[in-house]
Amino acid sequence: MTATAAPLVGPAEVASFNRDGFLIVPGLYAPEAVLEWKRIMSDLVAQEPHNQSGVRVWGADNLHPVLRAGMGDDRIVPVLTKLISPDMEFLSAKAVFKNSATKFGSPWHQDCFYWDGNAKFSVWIALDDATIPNGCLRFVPGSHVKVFPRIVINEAIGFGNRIDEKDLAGWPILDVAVKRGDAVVFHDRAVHSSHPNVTGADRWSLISTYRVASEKDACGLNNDLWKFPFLVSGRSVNGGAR
Ligand SMILES: O=C(O)CCC(=O)C(=O)O
Repeated sequence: MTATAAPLVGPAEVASFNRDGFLIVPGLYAPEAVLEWKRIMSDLVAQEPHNQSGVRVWGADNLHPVLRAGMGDDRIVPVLTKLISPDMEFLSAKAVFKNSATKFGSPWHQDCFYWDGNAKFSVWIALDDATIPNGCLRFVPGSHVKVFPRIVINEAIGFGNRIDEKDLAGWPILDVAVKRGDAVVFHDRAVHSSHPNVTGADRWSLISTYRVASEKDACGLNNDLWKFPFLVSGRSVNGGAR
């Protein structure tokens, strides 16, 4: 008889996600699989002019086929459908790399500052081990219940929409050190940032973004990036297709 692996998400994980606005999913992906994704993304990024933000985004229709398949495969889909909804569509994927030239920490923010409409949900996938010295994520548990005051700052590193740290006074902060292949699923109001990478070595992550496909969302209609959602589960009222 073969042993069946325990599901990564059960009632305790759903409760934790709803309470905190994020959930760490250890070992979601095999380390070798995400190393292949890192190789593909770093080759693509290397072909482009130097990018001081350390960020590059691809829409679902414009993503390398290996990455696109991974964003809707049977590792992530059961996690999203249990945590969020049986109807899910994938919108875009983002590479975030920090290294000796791009070592700043990402400032505190809520992703919803950058987009309108319904809630979006992202999956931060560790393509390298992420530690405090090399720039792991930081989360404010429970912060997804409200929208924080936004400050706009224009700098070459990007991340123009931020939260002033003084507005986080009294909130808990959790450093999220993870291993290559681990993932963090989070709500677009979950306040987060990352530590600076002071090691000089690469720290790559891939952030994939999804929404509930069966709820009409105006966001993306006039946005080329999200024009062709990829339906990964259930049905879509937003034009998402398989
Ligand atoms: O990986 C990081 O440094 C965080 C990136 C981030 O917060 C974002 O792109 O929204």
